[in-house]
Amino acid sequence: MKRLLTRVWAGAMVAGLFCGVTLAADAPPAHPLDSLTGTEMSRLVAILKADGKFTATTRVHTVDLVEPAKDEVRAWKTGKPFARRAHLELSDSGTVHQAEVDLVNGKVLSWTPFTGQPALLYAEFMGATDKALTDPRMVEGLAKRNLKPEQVFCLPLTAGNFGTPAEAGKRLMNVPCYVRPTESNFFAKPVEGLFATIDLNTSSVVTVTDTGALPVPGDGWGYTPGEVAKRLGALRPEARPARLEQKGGPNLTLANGLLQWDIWRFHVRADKRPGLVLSMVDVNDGSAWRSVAYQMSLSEVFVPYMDPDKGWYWRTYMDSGEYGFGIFMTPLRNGVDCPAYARFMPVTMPQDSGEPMAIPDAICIFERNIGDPAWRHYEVFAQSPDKPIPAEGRPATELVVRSASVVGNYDYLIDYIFQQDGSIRIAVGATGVDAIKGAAATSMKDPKAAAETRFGTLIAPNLVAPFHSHYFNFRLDLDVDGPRNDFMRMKLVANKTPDGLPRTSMFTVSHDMPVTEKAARTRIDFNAPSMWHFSKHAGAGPLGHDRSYMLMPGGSAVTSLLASDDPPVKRNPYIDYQLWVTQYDANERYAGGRHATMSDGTDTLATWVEKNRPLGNRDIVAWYTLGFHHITRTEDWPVMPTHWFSFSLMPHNFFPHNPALTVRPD
Ligand SMILES: [Cu+2]
Repeated sequence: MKRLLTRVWAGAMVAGLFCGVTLAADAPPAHPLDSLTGTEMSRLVAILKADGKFTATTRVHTVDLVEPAKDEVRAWKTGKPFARRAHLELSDSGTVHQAEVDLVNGKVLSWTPFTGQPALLYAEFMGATDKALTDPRMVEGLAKRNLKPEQVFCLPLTAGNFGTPAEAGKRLMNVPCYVRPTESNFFAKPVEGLFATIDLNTSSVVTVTDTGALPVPGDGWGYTPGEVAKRLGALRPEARPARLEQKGGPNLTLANGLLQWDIWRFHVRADKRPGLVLSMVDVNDGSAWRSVAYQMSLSEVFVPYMDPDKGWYWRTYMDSGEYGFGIFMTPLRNGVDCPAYARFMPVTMPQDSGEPMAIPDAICIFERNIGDPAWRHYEVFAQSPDKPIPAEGRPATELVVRSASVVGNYDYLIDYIFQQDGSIRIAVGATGVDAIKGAAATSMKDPKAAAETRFGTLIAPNLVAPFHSHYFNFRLDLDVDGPRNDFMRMKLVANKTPDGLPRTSMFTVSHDMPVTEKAARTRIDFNAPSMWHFSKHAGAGPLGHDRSYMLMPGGSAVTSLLASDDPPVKRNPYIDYQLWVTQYDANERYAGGRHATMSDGTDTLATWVEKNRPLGNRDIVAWYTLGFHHITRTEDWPVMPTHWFSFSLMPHNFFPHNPALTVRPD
């Protein structure tokens, strides 16, 4: 059972705990923002032990690098010493503490009791599964469905928080089950209508909900080549491969802890909760390195389902805060997930014991030219029949930094893409297996189908995929030409033309500079479009313009349609606006709050903004949500085609000309 669940839960765990990947002695950190190394994680445990604060029963919920102050990091020079501190949240026999530990001097700097809910432990997931199947009410529910406990496996899911008395003081997970897979797909046979609610604090089953049995689908719905060929007759005929390649190796260099490629340099690490964290993102304008962003990372991922069924309404996951995009990073497959020539890097994540585990190939970095032009022009008027002049143009090459986090059934690809024209594109690719619900209907002609597909799509016989949304909030600490920036909305305004002109209307551009956090909250309005600029304060470029980077939503904006008093929205109120801007605060990192597990909405981006801090000429942070409403379809089954959506950070009057002019023609 443990092995089965482990495979379901995370490739990360498979890689780290069950396939014997042990950490080789790791190199010491080379940069103040480098991830905590495996050696450092072990040393944290040793320091706490020596201080009498770590026993055989201590469990580690969180280990985070405490970043040195921005000024300190910016002023740091290669070869100079730097601080290494870590923040930990630890539980032991019912008590929870947070600690700050100085790794350089081997000291516990602080040790304070903690009253909120720390992040979930791997052992809590496993324990919840085992507990569910030992409860007689669950065994009885299975028996009603002609199933024995050994025929099923169960998945603990975060239960949300709806502010009811029944939830108060508890640490709840809901645990539905599936019939053990007969093929590669672990989600094809839901045991619908039955789940256990477990309080992790007491390790007990609080309730068992049984809303009645539904048929378990017979098909295994595997997706391996053999399984697909068996079901569909054959795979497509063999084809000549069309592959990207890079002869002679990458153009990427590592200097002073920063990756450098083309006109870009930046720092990469991965943290347990957000996954990839890119820092100190600078661009070279031909004569100098200039800052674009101090840091960019995922801040929260919110996935509310839209089915009011007792077994579904609470499925309102905070995939990053509750589960973790770093700890659930998975090994990327050479030639499938990334081009064969990509550079693959492992990441180091803490286990429940505080000791490190390695996830191999968790990040891939590669350049790609997919045959598109960075720019081109064909000079029609220069042509003559005897002397044709070809188009002038440059091939576009971009650098991709990629990871894939698996949260249960979903696989999320996160890409940071650096372009030669000075733009950065941040893309999310959603794939994996839809969350599915058992149903009685086997076709839309079935009389039961109408009621069963009110909140989802029948995607296979006896399987409905409920509708839901995916919201990805990114924390973008933009420092455009330095930390002091202004936020400005460039609004497009409809205007009448002067009398006597054959034209009657044109648009003009007006500037609006919100100087407080509340005024800066911005919704996308297609009837009143605006462009969002982050500019160096009083930092005019060569022509006297503000030197800016513009955040381009790029067709991935969504209106939530959910009420603001809906409990999951209270926990994730940032979805009410696509863009928020705050004054920089090193402690504000996650839009859904520092502690997501059963959070109540009292610590979120929306509550910080109640301070309504001033923004003009300050160090400011942009928080942008992209996402999509997932109206499920048969093509999503048994595994979803990768659905990409993205936004861009684009220079606006930042460079004096097209930065891609200097790209070589060959
Ligand atoms: Cu989806």
